[in-house]
Amino acid sequence: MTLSAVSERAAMFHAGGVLSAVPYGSGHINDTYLVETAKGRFILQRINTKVFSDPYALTENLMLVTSHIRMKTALDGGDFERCTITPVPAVGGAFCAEAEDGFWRMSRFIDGSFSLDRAERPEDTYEGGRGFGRFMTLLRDFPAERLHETIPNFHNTPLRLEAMKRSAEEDAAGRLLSCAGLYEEYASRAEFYASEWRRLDAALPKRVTHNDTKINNILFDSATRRALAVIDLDTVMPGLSVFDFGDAIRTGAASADEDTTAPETMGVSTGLFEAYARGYLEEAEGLTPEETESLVLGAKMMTYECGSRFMADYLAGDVYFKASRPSHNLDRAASQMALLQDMERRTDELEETVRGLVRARG
Ligand code: ADP
Ligand code: GN1
Ligand code: MG
Repeated sequence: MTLSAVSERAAMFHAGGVLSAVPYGSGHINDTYLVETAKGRFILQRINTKVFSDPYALTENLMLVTSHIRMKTALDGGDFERCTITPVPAVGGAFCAEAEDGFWRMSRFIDGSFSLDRAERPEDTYEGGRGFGRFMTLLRDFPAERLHETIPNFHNTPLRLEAMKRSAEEDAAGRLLSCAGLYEEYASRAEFYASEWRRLDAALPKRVTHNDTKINNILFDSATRRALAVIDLDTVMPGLSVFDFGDAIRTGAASADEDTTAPETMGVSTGLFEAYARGYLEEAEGLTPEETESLVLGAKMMTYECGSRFMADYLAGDVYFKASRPSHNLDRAASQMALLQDMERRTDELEETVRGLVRARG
């Protein structure tokens, strides 16, 4: 998009005239721009309405969740200005605005912050764990029924697996033959993970969860490198704590990027896993013994589910996740399978790590 087109979109909000605008971040869903005006720096986003069909529902959730987090943080004497997203009103009063190319929204750039696509050291992962653990704790008393379900069945692994099988049957992009071995690795695990998912869904409490706990959805404080804010709140909905834990391990404790073309380098890092679990368990209040016992299963489930979504999208011809090369979703599916296989091999060791941390916490 040209600077003048982005400036036109920015002019729909009360942020002042645009001085500069550049594409920003590496999210797979929305189009994100960093915009500078005389009033400061802002994040301008085009909402992906193929993924989020109701931008007003999304906006309402954002207002509710950010107000709650800000209020609780202020009451605790915390940094209430930088603890969460601050949406900017559009001309007309709503917090999203429609242009000819879709719905847009704006928020203040959280000053003195940065995000990481992959943890650079155990301290980052520990902070990520603290950030997401605290997020769950802050929302423990939020009435979940007030939230819209922005993507129904988002972490319904059995339904995701059916969708993957449909993509293979349809083979819309004619790619199945070229990745039959990897597809088989996914398909052969479907029954096991679907039945484990049903067991967890029946046994564990529903909480207000984030549902997209990639490490780059945490902002770190540039001065202290401590977790500052949880962002990308579009999928905050009722869910399971162990899936938030698990989805974070996928990127926060992995030895390689989700995008790597060298799956043989992908695995779960012992140090990063321990660091995330330690940070998370320090801040996540009220977890039941059934939840802490299922954290490692949650990590395997989310790695498997996300990998199967990449697989399905590759077979469908890259219609959901942003892809910058023809094999991008295939590479992602391969990296997630390598990560899953490593977790499967090392389940006992990872579970022992969690138990040790739970015992130490008392
Ligand atoms: P997506 O849904 O596409 O992942 P995000 O909302 O996560 O989009 O935004 C993409 C990236 O933009 C984030 O990873 C982060 O680096 C940056 N970002 C988003 N919102 C803010 C904000 N309010 N302040 C600072 N950086 C932000
Ligand atoms: C997407 O928006 P982003 O990049 O944080 C996706 C997640 C996947 C992730 C995989 C709404 O997250 O579910 O786990 O890509 N978000 C949505 O990298 O589908
Ligand atoms: Mg994101």
